[in-house]
Amino acid sequence: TNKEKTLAIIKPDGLLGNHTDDIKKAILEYGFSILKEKTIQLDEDAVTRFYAEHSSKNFFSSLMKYMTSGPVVVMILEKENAIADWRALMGPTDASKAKSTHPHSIRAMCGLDIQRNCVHGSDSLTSAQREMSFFFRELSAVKLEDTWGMFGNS
Ligand code: YYY
Ligand code: MG
Repeated sequence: TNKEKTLAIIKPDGLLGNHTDDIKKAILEYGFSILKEKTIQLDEDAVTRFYAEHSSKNFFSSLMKYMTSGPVVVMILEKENAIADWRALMGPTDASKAKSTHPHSIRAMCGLDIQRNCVHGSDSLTSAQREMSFFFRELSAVKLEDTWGMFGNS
Protein backbone atom coordinates (compact mmCIF):
# COMPACT_ATOMS: atom_id res chain seq x y z
CA THR A 1 0.00 0.00 0.00
CA ASN A 2 1.02 3.54 -0.70
CA LYS A 3 -0.06 5.67 2.21
CA GLU A 4 -0.17 9.42 2.03
CA LYS A 5 -0.47 12.08 4.73
CA THR A 6 -2.38 15.33 4.76
CA LEU A 7 -3.10 18.18 7.15
CA ALA A 8 -6.62 18.69 8.44
CA ILE A 9 -7.90 21.54 10.59
CA ILE A 10 -11.19 21.76 12.45
CA LYS A 11 -11.76 25.51 12.35
CA PRO A 12 -13.18 27.66 15.19
CA ASP A 13 -16.82 27.20 14.12
CA GLY A 14 -16.32 23.43 14.23
CA LEU A 15 -15.28 23.57 17.88
CA LEU A 16 -17.83 26.21 18.78
CA GLY A 17 -20.67 24.11 17.34
CA ASN A 18 -19.41 21.00 19.12
CA HIS A 19 -18.77 19.17 15.85
CA THR A 20 -15.35 17.82 16.77
CA ASP A 21 -16.48 14.32 17.74
CA ASP A 22 -18.73 13.92 14.68
CA ILE A 23 -15.95 15.10 12.37
CA LYS A 24 -13.42 12.71 13.91
CA LYS A 25 -15.94 9.87 13.66
CA ALA A 26 -16.44 10.61 9.94
CA ILE A 27 -12.67 10.73 9.46
CA LEU A 28 -12.17 7.31 11.05
CA GLU A 29 -15.17 5.77 9.23
CA TYR A 30 -13.72 6.96 5.94
CA GLY A 31 -10.59 4.91 6.67
CA PHE A 32 -8.12 7.56 7.82
CA SER A 33 -5.77 7.13 10.75
CA ILE A 34 -5.26 10.22 12.89
CA LEU A 35 -1.48 10.22 13.38
CA LYS A 36 -1.17 13.46 15.28
CA GLU A 37 -3.58 15.88 16.84
CA LYS A 38 -3.45 19.04 18.92
CA THR A 39 -5.74 21.88 19.88
CA ILE A 40 -4.20 25.34 19.53
CA GLN A 41 -5.12 29.01 19.32
CA LEU A 42 -3.82 30.67 16.16
CA ASP A 43 -2.52 34.23 16.36
CA GLU A 44 -2.35 36.76 13.53
CA ASP A 45 1.22 35.91 12.69
CA ALA A 46 0.41 32.21 12.32
CA VAL A 47 -2.62 32.89 10.10
CA THR A 48 -0.64 35.29 7.90
CA ARG A 49 2.04 32.68 7.35
CA PHE A 50 -0.32 29.72 7.00
CA TYR A 51 -2.64 31.49 4.53
CA ALA A 52 0.15 33.42 2.75
CA GLU A 53 -1.36 32.57 -0.66
CA HIS A 54 -4.53 34.48 0.33
CA SER A 55 -2.91 37.47 2.08
CA SER A 56 -3.75 39.89 -0.75
CA LYS A 57 -7.32 38.68 -1.26
CA ASN A 58 -10.25 40.95 -0.37
CA PHE A 59 -11.56 38.39 2.13
CA PHE A 60 -8.27 38.10 4.04
CA SER A 61 -9.00 40.42 6.99
CA SER A 62 -12.32 38.68 7.52
CA LEU A 63 -10.62 35.27 7.24
CA MET A 64 -8.03 36.44 9.79
CA LYS A 65 -10.72 37.47 12.26
CA TYR A 66 -12.49 34.13 11.85
CA MET A 67 -9.38 31.93 12.12
CA THR A 68 -8.21 33.72 15.29
CA SER A 69 -11.68 33.77 16.88
CA GLY A 70 -11.13 30.59 18.90
CA PRO A 71 -9.13 27.38 19.15
CA VAL A 72 -8.65 24.98 16.25
CA VAL A 73 -7.82 21.28 16.12
CA VAL A 74 -4.96 20.42 13.77
CA MET A 75 -4.45 16.81 12.72
CA ILE A 76 -2.29 14.73 10.45
CA LEU A 77 -4.42 12.16 8.62
CA GLU A 78 -3.07 9.11 6.83
CA LYS A 79 -4.49 6.71 4.27
CA GLU A 80 -4.07 5.87 0.61
CA ASN A 81 -4.85 8.96 -1.46
CA ALA A 82 -5.27 10.98 1.73
CA ILE A 83 -4.96 14.45 0.20
CA ALA A 84 -7.72 14.04 -2.42
CA ASP A 85 -9.89 11.84 -0.21
CA TRP A 86 -9.88 14.34 2.68
CA ARG A 87 -10.82 17.14 0.25
CA ALA A 88 -13.66 14.92 -1.02
CA LEU A 89 -14.91 14.18 2.48
CA MET A 90 -14.75 17.91 3.36
CA GLY A 91 -16.78 18.97 0.35
CA PRO A 92 -16.61 22.25 -1.60
CA THR A 93 -15.33 25.51 -0.07
CA ASP A 94 -18.75 27.18 0.00
CA ALA A 95 -20.60 25.29 2.72
CA SER A 96 -23.94 26.82 1.75
CA LYS A 97 -23.58 25.32 -1.75
CA ALA A 98 -22.22 22.05 -0.33
CA LYS A 99 -25.58 21.48 1.36
CA SER A 100 -27.24 20.95 -2.02
CA THR A 101 -24.40 19.53 -4.11
CA HIS A 102 -22.54 17.40 -1.51
CA PRO A 103 -25.07 16.80 1.28
CA HIS A 104 -23.00 14.12 3.01
CA SER A 105 -19.81 16.17 3.14
CA ILE A 106 -18.48 17.61 6.38
CA ARG A 107 -18.86 21.18 5.16
CA ALA A 108 -22.52 20.48 4.35
CA MET A 109 -23.04 18.96 7.79
CA CYS A 110 -21.44 21.66 9.91
CA GLY A 111 -20.27 24.58 7.77
CA LEU A 112 -22.28 27.77 7.37
CA ASP A 113 -21.04 29.69 4.33
CA ILE A 114 -17.99 30.28 2.11
CA GLN A 115 -15.93 31.49 5.05
CA ARG A 116 -17.22 29.57 8.05
CA ASN A 117 -16.77 26.19 6.41
CA CYS A 118 -15.67 24.22 9.44
CA VAL A 119 -12.61 22.39 8.10
CA HIS A 120 -9.37 22.80 6.16
CA GLY A 121 -7.48 20.31 4.02
CA SER A 122 -4.21 20.57 2.12
CA ASP A 123 -4.74 20.89 -1.64
CA SER A 124 -1.57 19.21 -2.98
CA LEU A 125 1.44 17.14 -1.97
CA THR A 126 3.55 20.31 -1.75
CA SER A 127 1.10 22.12 0.50
CA ALA A 128 0.52 18.99 2.60
CA GLN A 129 4.25 18.82 3.37
CA ARG A 130 4.48 22.53 4.08
CA GLU A 131 1.37 22.56 6.27
CA MET A 132 2.28 19.43 8.25
CA SER A 133 5.71 20.80 9.14
CA PHE A 134 4.17 24.22 9.84
CA PHE A 135 2.16 22.78 12.74
CA PHE A 136 4.36 19.85 13.71
CA ARG A 137 7.89 21.24 13.71
CA GLU A 138 9.40 17.89 14.65
CA LEU A 139 8.42 16.61 11.19
CA SER A 140 10.58 19.16 9.37
CA ALA A 141 13.78 17.23 9.94
CA VAL A 142 12.22 13.98 8.72
CA LYS A 143 10.78 15.74 5.71
CA LEU A 144 14.14 17.12 4.61
CA GLU A 145 15.72 13.69 4.80
CA ASP A 146 12.84 12.06 2.93
CA THR A 147 12.97 14.55 0.09
CA TRP A 148 16.75 14.54 -0.30
CA GLY A 149 17.54 13.84 -3.94
CA MET A 150 14.07 14.74 -5.16
CA PHE A 151 15.03 18.28 -6.11
CA GLY A 152 18.29 17.55 -7.85
CA ASN A 153 20.44 17.74 -4.71
CA SER A 154 22.82 14.91 -3.94
O1 YYY B 1 -8.99 25.21 0.19
P1 YYY B 1 -10.32 25.75 0.63
O2 YYY B 1 -10.40 25.98 2.12
O3 YYY B 1 -11.48 24.93 0.13
O4 YYY B 1 -10.54 27.19 -0.06
P2 YYY B 1 -9.47 28.32 -0.45
O5 YYY B 1 -9.90 28.88 -1.77
O6 YYY B 1 -8.07 27.82 -0.33
O7 YYY B 1 -9.73 29.45 0.65
C1 YYY B 1 -9.21 29.31 1.96
C2 YYY B 1 -10.24 29.80 2.93
O8 YYY B 1 -10.49 31.19 2.76
C3 YYY B 1 -11.62 29.15 2.79
O9 YYY B 1 -11.69 27.89 3.41
C4 YYY B 1 -12.49 30.16 3.44
C5 YYY B 1 -11.84 31.48 3.09
N1 YYY B 1 -12.50 32.14 1.95
C6 YYY B 1 -13.35 33.20 2.20
O10 YYY B 1 -13.53 33.58 3.36
N2 YYY B 1 -13.97 33.84 1.15
C7 YYY B 1 -13.78 33.43 -0.12
N3 YYY B 1 -14.39 34.06 -1.13
C8 YYY B 1 -12.91 32.35 -0.39
C9 YYY B 1 -12.29 31.72 0.67
MG1 MG C 1 -7.10 26.04 0.06
